[in-house]
Amino acid sequence: MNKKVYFAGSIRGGRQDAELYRKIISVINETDKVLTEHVGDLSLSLVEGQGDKAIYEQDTAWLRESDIVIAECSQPSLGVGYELAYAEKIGKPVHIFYRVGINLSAMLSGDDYFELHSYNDEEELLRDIKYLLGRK
Ligand code: 6IA
Repeated sequence: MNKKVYFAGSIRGGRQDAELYRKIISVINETDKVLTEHVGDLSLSLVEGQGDKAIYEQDTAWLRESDIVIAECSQPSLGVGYELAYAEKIGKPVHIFYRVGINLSAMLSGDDYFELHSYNDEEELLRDIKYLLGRK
């Protein structure tokens, strides 16, 4: 309860799953606190580039502040891959969710540090996230 959650999902890697991210964030916020709510913002602009340094500084600060990192990795994203490696380096627990049947990068599936969770549908995904946050 009341964990600070760093939720990671694709932005410039492609916004196909943005609505799913929004639902994940909403479920996490029922019991805990998502630091990265913009990931589920359906109107996020992908083209501006001026603020990239500030985004990097803010996101890495949130990673350091977080208690747990949860990533939805079905849509490949360089930024999410970077965040997961950063989280591992500083010792944060990392949970990776992905749809059954997608080709997850070997750099994620081959790294024993990460806890992997595959799911068949949205209902299963949201249930598994609730279960994860409920355990101590
Ligand atoms: O390479 P990607 O953009 O797909 O990386 C996505 C990941 O990087 C997410 O998990 C975010 O935490 C982080 N990230 C990427 N872009 C942003 C952002 N603004 N604001 C905050 N975190 C971000 C993007 C808007 C910008 C393109 C104008």
